[in-house]
Amino acid sequence: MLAIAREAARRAGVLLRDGRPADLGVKATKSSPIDVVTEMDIAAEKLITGYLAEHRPEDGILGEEGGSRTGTSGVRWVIDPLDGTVNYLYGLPTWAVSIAAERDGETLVGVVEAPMRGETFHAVRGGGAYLGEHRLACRGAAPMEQCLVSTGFNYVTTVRTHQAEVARQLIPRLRDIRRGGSAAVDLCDVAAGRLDGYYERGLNPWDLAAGDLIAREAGALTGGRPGERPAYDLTVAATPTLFEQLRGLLDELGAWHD
Ligand code: 2AM
Ligand code: CA
Repeated sequence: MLAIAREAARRAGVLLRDGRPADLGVKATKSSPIDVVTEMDIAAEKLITGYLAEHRPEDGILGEEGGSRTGTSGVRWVIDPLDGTVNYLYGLPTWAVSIAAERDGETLVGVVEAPMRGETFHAVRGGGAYLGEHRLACRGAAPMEQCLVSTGFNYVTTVRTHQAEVARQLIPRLRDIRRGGSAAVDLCDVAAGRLDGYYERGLNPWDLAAGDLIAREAGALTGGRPGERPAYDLTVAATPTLFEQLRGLLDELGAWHD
């Protein structure tokens, strides 16, 4: 399943990288570029679901662009063909293809392919996390005020306004914050020790399935609101020392609601 996920992600990454019109970014204020991105998004998902149908015909699929089907094997593939759509539109390098396979609610395999960074992350449950062939470990312990934490803001104005308020209260308590624009890449950057933590409200299963496994297999902890698993309300990933403190603080600040 790992080999299949890696090959599907690689092919979709090539399609998105090579198929992106060079002038997409400069035209980003017109509505037609959005259509181009949507077309690329759908084409990438079709490529992935077609590849899976060929190699894993019994499995189910949940894709962001609606490419869903129920399987009979108990395995379900959770796919984000293009995570970091706005970055892709503007020509920023932080976007990725995210593919995960799960069974009984547990993610078994995760692949995040970030073509413009030349990076492929992967993890198999219980087998560690890798960037290429290099085994990953999250950062070591640091006091919260020395931690670099990434987040994201929702497309909906009322939601992002409240998220800005949460960030305002968080910023003085951290080293700094980052806003990368791809949840999948942020989770992999926690795995790679490039961030101490990451949190976001409003993620869907396809945004986080692969990256969540990669972060955990690199020794990070992930969760949602206190006691819960990562969910739409809140997703938090961080080093073991930062994790409970960060999610406790986020809960206190009401990061999961308006
Ligand atoms: P996308 O690029 O596939 O839309 C941005 O903060 C991150 O959150 C991206 O990974 C983005 O995925 C994801 N996301 C999903 N739904 C979102 C929403 N409603 N608002 C903002 N970001 C969303
Ligand atoms: Ca996404």
